Amino acid sequence: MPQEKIKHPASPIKSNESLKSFKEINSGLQIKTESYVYDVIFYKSDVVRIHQYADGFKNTNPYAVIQEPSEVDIQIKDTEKELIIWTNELKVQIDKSSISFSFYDGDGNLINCTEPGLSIECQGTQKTVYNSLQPSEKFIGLGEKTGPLNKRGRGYQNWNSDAFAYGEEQDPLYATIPFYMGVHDNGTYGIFLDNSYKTHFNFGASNNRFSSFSMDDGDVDYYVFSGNVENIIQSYTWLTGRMPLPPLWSLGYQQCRYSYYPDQEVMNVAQKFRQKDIPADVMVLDIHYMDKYKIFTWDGERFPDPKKMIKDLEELGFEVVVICDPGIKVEEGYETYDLGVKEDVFLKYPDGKEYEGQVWPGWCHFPDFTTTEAREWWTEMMKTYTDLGLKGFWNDMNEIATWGQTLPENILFSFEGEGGTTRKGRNIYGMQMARSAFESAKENLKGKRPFVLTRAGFSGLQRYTALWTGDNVATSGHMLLGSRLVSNLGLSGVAYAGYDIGGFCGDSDSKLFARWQQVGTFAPFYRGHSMINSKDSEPWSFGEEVEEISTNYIRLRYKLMPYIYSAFVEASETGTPVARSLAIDYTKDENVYSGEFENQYLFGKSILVAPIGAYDRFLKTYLPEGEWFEFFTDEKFSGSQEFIREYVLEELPLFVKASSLIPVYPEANRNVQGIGETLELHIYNGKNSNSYNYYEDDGSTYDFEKGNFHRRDIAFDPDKKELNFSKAEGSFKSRISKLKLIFHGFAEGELSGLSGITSESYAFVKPISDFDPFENPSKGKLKIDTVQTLTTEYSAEEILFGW
Ligand code: MIG
Repeated sequence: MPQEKIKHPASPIKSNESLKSFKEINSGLQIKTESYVYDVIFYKSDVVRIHQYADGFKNTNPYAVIQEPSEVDIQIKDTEKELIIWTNELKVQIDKSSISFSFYDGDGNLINCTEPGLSIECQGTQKTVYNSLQPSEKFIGLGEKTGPLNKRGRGYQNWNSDAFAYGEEQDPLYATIPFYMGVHDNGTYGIFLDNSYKTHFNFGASNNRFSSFSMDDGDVDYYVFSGNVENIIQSYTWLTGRMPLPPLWSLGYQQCRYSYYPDQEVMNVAQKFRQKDIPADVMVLDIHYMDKYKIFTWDGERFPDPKKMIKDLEELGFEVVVICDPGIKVEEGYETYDLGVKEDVFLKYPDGKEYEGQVWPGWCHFPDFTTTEAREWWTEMMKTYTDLGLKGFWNDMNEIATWGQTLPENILFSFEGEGGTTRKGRNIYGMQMARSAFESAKENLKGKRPFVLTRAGFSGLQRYTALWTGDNVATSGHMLLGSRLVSNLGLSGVAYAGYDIGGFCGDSDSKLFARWQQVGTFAPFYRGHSMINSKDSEPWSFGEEVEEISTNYIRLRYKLMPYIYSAFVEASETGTPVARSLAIDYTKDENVYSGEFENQYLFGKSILVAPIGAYDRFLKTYLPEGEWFEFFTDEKFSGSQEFIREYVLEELPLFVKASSLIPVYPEANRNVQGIGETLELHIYNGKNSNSYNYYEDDGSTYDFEKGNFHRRDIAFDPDKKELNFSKAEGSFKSRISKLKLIFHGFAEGELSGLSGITSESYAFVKPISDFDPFENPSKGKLKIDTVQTLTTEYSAEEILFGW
């Protein structure tokens, strides 16, 4: 008897079908096959969306993309085998027999294509897009992901997780950003998979044929970007939004601890900063300020008069940030709970019963932040905080974390009425909570900029919040990982990111803490934090030497504030990150991706940071093309080479790109408001012209949107020894009234006529004719007048003090 053939219940793989029909639609094409519709739509000339769905049924994500397709000039050609649709920057070629896609850049280079024979496949509800690996392809981005800068050969998953004390290779962590770039011999492209279900990325892991991305459910809905790395980040942040300009105080030093209490302890720490003359802007309150961890309450014994404490801190020059957890304790008589039930804002099971999960306060309900009702209710609730004068909100546990346990998958999320379960909602929840915090605070604060921080999030989170990398560990490896995570986030549209300086879990030691304080100075989000029951972790907690180092670097951060703030302004306008992975400016340089140098990045456009291991005395550094100056010593290095140097504990390896102009507030003190009246311009010698866009505003309101800022280009002309000021834009009156120039890397006599100028010279500049740039907003010039030379010899340690 021949054996009966066993039929598998679900056909394991369903590949693409052939084209049945197509038509032109607004900005693109619509293609139909037996089972699917494909919309191929240009959002702008270098961004195309590929959206595959079952006819009459779309399952998309409403939260990441904020753009509609814009008017673009597109051409379409229908050939026997292919449909071709293109703009002058991106061409899509679609094979009719299998609906497979090839993408070409404006120069006609193949930048990405689906893998012939595999293309797009379905297994049950899971769909996968397979793309051919390109010659020497490297993969960068994908948000908060551990591992190397180049993710080739690795696989990652997106499922927002409470990753307490995560391993240096652990995945997934807290946030999901399904956007990456492929860089290869023929070009560069970006892909954003706009799907909030659990997703999987394979960058040639365990195979040598393809990179792929899979989604557990929902539509195959992705965007392909052409351009260079910087253009692609700008396009991606155009599509999903950019960081709003944060309040300036949030860029200062934030001191956190799990937890400072009672109120007197908070005051003591704040006062210590002032006594020791260490600048700082923020005291952060962790969960112990609440009454039994219930949000929107205060522990009456520990914090009997929060309003007074907040005011006292304000007098000391501190803002206060409070932690916010989404779990609302199920307890009748607790106002937040009662109102939440009344307003019907909590997540539910399909049978209508509210979901209960256990976290800090005990058994909790969780607001469904995917409804307007819950978000508006949150705005009302947040008045308890904003009425007290609070402007900073730290959103924790929003993965959702329920003691690290699996969340049931049958919880319903509204998705603005469209409906979804945990499978679709989990990765979105954190972002929607941060959104609620931002929108609520913005509304309640009436014109003041809020600061919002989140742990979990999804693509687009940058429109509302900064992100920190959660519960890192006090090890040197974690410190270095932090730099990579932040650069990675920058590549992925999140310009405002940072990590717990000193390490959250475990105890720091003096070397580790010193090194972490140094590198943290160059993280966009700048906060020291540590776990309950760990050793004290304030700048003064590790002895005099480390206190001095910490103090110097914190001061350096404040001195560099005009440079940093401008980088934030640029990020808010273009999406270009503050911490710039070297893959942005030196994409084609293979060394940038090498394991030896992948921790290096540019902070702003001019300062290269080379993080050094906590216990290392020597570091091998690679400087990309061009010329560089060592930050503290002005030693000159030619780029495109690697070298080893010894670094004393006081010195973080920092290099300045030749031809840079770095603005500094030398008198910066106390907090971001204490900028002094002098602007110091550090002019680095180089082949290109030096220029800088100076930006100043009140730092705290939205008046800059109405033109109340001060902005102008300042350019240095070495031949004429002049500084050229562009016409000042905006109505804000700059607080600066003096200008000091510091020259770096000029040889004696190089600035002809200014004899005696060396790299240690500085100059005060005087107006020629009647031009005073601080009084006069029009275009004008300043002549460099008297040059004085610093005669003292400085050691590396002392030079640090000079900064
Ligand atoms: O269950 O609020 O990542 O920064 O100090 C731990 C207490 C909850 C996790 C956060 C951490 C914070 C801590 N939180």
